[in-house]
Amino acid sequence: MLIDKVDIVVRSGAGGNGCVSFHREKYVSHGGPDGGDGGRGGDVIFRVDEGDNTLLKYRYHRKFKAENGENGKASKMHGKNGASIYLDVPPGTVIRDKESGKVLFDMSRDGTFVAAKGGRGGFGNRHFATSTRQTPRFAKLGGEAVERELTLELKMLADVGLVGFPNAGKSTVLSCVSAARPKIADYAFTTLEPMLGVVKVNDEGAGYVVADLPGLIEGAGEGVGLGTRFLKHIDRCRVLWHVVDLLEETDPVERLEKINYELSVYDPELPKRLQIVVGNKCDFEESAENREKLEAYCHEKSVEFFAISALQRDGLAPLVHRTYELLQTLPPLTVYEPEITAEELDYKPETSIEVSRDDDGAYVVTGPHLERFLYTINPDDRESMMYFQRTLNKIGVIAALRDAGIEEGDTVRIYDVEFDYVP
Ligand SMILES: Nc1nc2c(ncn2[C@@H]2O[C@H](COP(=O)(O)OP(=O)(O)OP(=O)(O)O)[C@@H](O)[C@H]2O)c(=O)[nH]1
Ligand SMILES: [Mg+2]
Repeated sequence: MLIDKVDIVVRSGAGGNGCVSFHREKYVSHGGPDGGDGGRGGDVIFRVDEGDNTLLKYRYHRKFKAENGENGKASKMHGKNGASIYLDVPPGTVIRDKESGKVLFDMSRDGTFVAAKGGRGGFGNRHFATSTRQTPRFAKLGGEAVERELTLELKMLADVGLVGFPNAGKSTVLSCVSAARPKIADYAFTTLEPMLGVVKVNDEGAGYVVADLPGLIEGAGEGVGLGTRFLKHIDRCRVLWHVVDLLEETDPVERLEKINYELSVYDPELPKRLQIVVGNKCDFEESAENREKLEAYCHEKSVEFFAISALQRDGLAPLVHRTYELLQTLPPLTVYEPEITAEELDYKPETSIEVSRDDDGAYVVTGPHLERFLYTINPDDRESMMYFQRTLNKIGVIAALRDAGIEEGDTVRIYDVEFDYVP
């Protein structure tokens, strides 16, 4: 079974923490700070694998984690960077944020996409030495890892999509115009999953890609038969070949309209797609009446019509060449533009600082970033505490306390740090 949609979880590596350390050497009593920086966390990077056409490998393996950066060490030793991981996907895979469904990236062209960036390494204490602060007893924490839930969806890169009722001869058409060898048989639902074939138009390498799809039936839009499960693979197609069996006794126009109705239920934009009607099985006399009917209808609707016999390989060349001609005039294959960037997904509003009062009257400040920031602070070190005060000012904590009505001497509690407020 074709695996063309999966949900996965990716996580980048956290950055290593900076190190607090002081240079030690015989006869040198007060060595300077020499704590090294933490290493960068690894990224999670998507990469196109041209030779692949399914998302099968993500069916059972769904969690992917890049390596964390190492902590910095004494003697200015930088922690090792965490290794990135590469996830290979077939061309045409659309990567979305699972929750919002928004497109992050379309892997239609060569190239890579960083879906989760590793945390940066934290600075070691040697960065915090100044002329007035010679013994910084604090360092910075590494940046956090990023975890994302993603939906991968394969939308094949085909210029032409074959649609029609089961048994109309779609796979036979594909086998005639390309080197693809789809299964062909005299019963409905022979084709169970899409297949691509390359049509060569001339010896200079010109050509296009055709996708054979499972047959559609009445009610497909509501999930009858294989439903529209595979129709996403024609989302990018620039032309549709609508194959109609002319040997069938029922009205070919009615059948054509039924399929078009199902296509419109799946996506109201699909009827606007350039369609070429392909009347098939003209090798028997009995097809003549249906052929006339369908041709007249197409003429009236200004839809191009080709009568062929796929079995006899008759009438295919004009169809192949006319399609090539039309493709030259159409815009290139749809590439989905990102609807949201990875940075936007990470954005957390600044309103996350909250001030409340404890039973003892203390002002309690909370905020997801604050707790982390506190880890970088050494309460026993005056320099570190001054850095702390400055940062509180900068990120709006002091303003928030003033708004809450704080006065000199009141107690401020931020997680496990407590101090008296001095304006
Ligand atoms: N007489 C005649 N039979 C044909 C022609 N083209 C295809 N067939 C036969 O029609 C039957 C169905 O052909 P397929 O190509 O498997 O049809 P399909 O549209 O791919 O069918 P599904 O995969 O079930 O949707 C097979 O028995 C083919 O041999 C044709 O031009 N003339
Ligand atoms: Mg088929």
